Amino acid sequence: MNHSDNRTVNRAWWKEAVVYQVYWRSFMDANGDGYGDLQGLMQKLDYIKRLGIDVIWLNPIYESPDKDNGYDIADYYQIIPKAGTMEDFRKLLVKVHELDMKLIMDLVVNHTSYAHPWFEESRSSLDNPKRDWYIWKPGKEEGPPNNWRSYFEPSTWTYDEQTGEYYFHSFAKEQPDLNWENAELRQEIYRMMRFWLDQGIDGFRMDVINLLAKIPGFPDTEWPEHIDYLGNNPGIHDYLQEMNREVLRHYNIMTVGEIPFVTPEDGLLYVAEKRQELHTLFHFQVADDMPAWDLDRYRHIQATWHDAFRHEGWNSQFLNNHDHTRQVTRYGNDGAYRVQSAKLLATMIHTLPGTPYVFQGEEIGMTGVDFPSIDDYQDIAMHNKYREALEKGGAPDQVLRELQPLSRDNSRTPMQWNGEQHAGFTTGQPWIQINPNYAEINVERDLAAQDSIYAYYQRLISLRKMHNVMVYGDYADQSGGEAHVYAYTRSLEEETWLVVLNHSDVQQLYELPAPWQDRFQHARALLHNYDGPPAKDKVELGGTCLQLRPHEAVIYSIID
Ligand code: TEU
Repeated sequence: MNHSDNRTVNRAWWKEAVVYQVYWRSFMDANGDGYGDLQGLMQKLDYIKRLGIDVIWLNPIYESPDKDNGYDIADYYQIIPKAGTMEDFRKLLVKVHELDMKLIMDLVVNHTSYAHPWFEESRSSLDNPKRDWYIWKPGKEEGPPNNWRSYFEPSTWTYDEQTGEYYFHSFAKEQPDLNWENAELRQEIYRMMRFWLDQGIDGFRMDVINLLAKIPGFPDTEWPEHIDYLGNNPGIHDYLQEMNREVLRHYNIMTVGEIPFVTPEDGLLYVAEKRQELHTLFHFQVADDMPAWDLDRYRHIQATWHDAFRHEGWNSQFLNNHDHTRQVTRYGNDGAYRVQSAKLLATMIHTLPGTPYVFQGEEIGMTGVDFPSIDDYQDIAMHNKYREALEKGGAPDQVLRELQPLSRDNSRTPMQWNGEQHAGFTTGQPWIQINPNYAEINVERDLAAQDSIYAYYQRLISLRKMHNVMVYGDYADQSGGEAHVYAYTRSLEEETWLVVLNHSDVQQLYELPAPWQDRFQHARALLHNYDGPPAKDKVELGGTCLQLRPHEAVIYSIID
């Protein structure tokens, strides 16, 4: 079965790796200022290593006024004091490498902070040599140059009195976009990238990297609300191929692009091996466009990306990160079945084709939050959306309730290390409130229990080290139209894995597809999230069925 396609996928370390995302400001605070820091991360590297992690992705640690939690950089060559010093960074990198792990850094080059000296120069006069490093336009009929909206504001344009023109920003007005048409600017960015790579880092996660090229002429759009015009524009692949030629291909690194608004076919243009741009990408057909669990849609997304990528491109698998509500809360069950649900979602992410990502805290099943007041939220996107909705006449309580489920702060509350004060995250006042459930959900408890979510991740990740089928196996959907059961196989040479996932709060029967009925006699359960594999059941007329408990997940191995 599924052995029809004989072409092999090229092997690479970053395909076999499991990546752990460290949102450092919420990870571990070593100096008591209420923010996590690099020293704190160093204290916890063993914890990450013991999980089985190969690569750490570190969110931006560069100098910044911190309007968007570090995604507004004021100096690419300095560390923000909240995180630590350059010496801390160098020590961290040595320690990560000593533990035989790798470190990839966030690369934010679509925009800088408005406090970056380049922008200060650029805005100072019309003929400043750096004027053209950003995007400036005169207004139109007393208004902005066009009708586009930005991610975090009603317009992509902000008027600057000093020179009487507007500057362009895809995000907040404190984050002006760089003008990638300027060759001098591009060279300056490449120089900065080489600086970090020469420190010995192992790659980049590239922030909204498909936004670098803008639509020529900035024409008005018919649908300003659908902001997909911000990305995937003519010229983007020239920039990425130049970046690859100038910088990336000279290092043994991993690159993962954050690529919103992209179809599988266009996604392949960024990562097809022969095109030499990026290694892999995050697409957002799930995180941006599937607000709640929707199995049909998810299966369809997996199928279309798999079909488009096959042997030519490599995907990334994730359900949450620092921008998207924690997965058990958004896509699973964070109540009675939290533990099973967290294990099920992990099973899925790690057995689907692509490199899996673990967002800090996911490995203990941390949940989203529901703060009672807008003042409890810290996120600029949340505050801007709230203000905009109120200006349009929204009622404060209702607006808050509507924004809360997808607020980015859901996943930004601090790591819950133990049941003590501030969950063991800090001795000071945490920059954002701790999730009140920390007495029940914390690392200390998970490390003490053999059947914890953490222990399950360890077993799951160690399977990836032992079985290449989990990385390179061909994928085929075996769900057979089930409404709540997602089942699929991964096959490589004589080994096939069958993964069966019950995405519901009630028991489900899953009938094995006909070709599997006999071969299933030889199936061995490699991992399951309940004690003992599911019962088999012969139903009349049909063949063998599996009786799946709520949120039950099983990985079977079948050797020919
Ligand atoms: O994210 C891009 C972004 O706007 C995401 O919130 C979005 O939901 C999606 O993931 C892409 O469509 C990046 C960073 O991850 C985010 O934290 C920054 O605020 C943003 O860029 C600006 O740098």
